[in-house]
Amino acid sequence: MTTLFDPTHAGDLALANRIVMAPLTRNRAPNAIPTPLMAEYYAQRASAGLLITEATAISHQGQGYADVPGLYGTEQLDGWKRVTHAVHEAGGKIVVQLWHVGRVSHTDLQPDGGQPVAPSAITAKTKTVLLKDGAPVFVDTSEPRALKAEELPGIVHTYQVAARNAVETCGFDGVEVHGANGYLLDQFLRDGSNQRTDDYGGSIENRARLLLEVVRAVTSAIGGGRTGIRLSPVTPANDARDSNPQPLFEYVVRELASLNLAYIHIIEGATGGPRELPDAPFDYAALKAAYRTAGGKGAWMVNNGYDKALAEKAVANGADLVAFGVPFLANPDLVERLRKSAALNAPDKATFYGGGAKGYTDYPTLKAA
Ligand code: 8OZ
Repeated sequence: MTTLFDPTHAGDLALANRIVMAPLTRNRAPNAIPTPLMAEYYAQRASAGLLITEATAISHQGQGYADVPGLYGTEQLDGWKRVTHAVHEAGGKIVVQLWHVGRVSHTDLQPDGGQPVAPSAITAKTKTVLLKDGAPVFVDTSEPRALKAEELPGIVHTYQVAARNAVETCGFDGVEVHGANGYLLDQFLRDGSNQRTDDYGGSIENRARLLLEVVRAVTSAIGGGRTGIRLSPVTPANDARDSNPQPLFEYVVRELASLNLAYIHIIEGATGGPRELPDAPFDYAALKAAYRTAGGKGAWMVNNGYDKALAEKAVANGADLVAFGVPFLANPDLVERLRKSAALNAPDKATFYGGGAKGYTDYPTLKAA
C-alpha cells in the first residue's frame, strides 16, 4: 500500500516523499528581497518531498502586502538564488508560487501610488497589511480599477517572464501558479468579483480565460512538467465568491488536463479554516474525476487542516500529495515527526507574519530537543 513516505513523481519532479510544505506568507522580505534568513528557513524544511515558497509577486503591480517577496528585480532574483541553492544543498526540491494579488492591495503598495487592478471596479471586503514606522497595520484594501482588455496580454507575459526567471535564473525546480484565495486569477474566475462584459467575463469559459492563458504561457516557457497550480473552489478568503463553483472548477481542471502539469493543488474548504462549509458544499471527488476523465495525469495534491491520520486516509483514497501549512511552519522536521508519530511543536501565531528569526528559524527539531 502506498504511504505518505513513499517517493513519487509530480510531472518532471522526482519527490522523495508525498509530504509537501504548503505556501506560507511570512512577511520577512524587506523591499521584497529574499534574505539569507529565508534561505535558512527553507533549507531547514528540505526533507519535504516538495517545498512551495510563500506567495511571490510577479510584478510591482502584483504586490499587496508589506514585506512579501517579489520575482521581478535583480536583487530579488539574487535573493531567491540563495534560497534554491540552500534547499538543493540540503537535498530538497522547491517551486516558487507566482502571485498577482489583483484588488487585494493598497495604493501605498502600488507603482506611483496608483489604484490596484481587478477584473471589475469592485472593492474586496478584506484587509491587507502595511508597515507604519516599521510596525504592521491592518488596513482596508483600496478601490481597484478594472483592467482594460489591452492590459491582459501584458499580465500574461509577466507571469511567463517570472516563470522563466524562476527556473533559468533562480534555479527553482518549477513554479506554482497561485490561482486561489481571492487573488487576481481567482477574481477573474468568480462572478462575485468579475462582472466584465468582454471575452474575460460572463460565461465560465470567459471567466476562466485569463487563468488558462497564464498557465499556457507558463508551460510554454518552462514545460508543463515543472508547472503546478493552486485552486480553492469554495474558500471565502479575501471576499472570494461565486454563485456556482462546481461547474466552474470542473471546467478549469478539464481545460488544464491537456497541459501535462506537474500537479493540481486543491485547498479543501476555507483556507486555513474549516474543511467543511455547510453553506458551500463541494464535491472534490467529482473535481478530481473531471480532471482524470479529461486525461489529466498531474499529481493530485490536497491541502487544509491535514494531520497524519487524515493524510494517510487521503493517500489511501488516491491523493498523490498532501500539503501541510502550519505544521511545517512550526516543525522543520515534520516528515520525520510524522514518520515516528512524534509530538509536534505548537505554532506561535504572534510570529506568523513579520519579524526575524524568532518563530521562524528557531523551532526545534526532534534531534535538537
Ligand atoms: C496570509 C496572509 C497574506 C497572504 C494566501 C498569499 O492566502 C496568501 C496570504 C496568506 O494565499
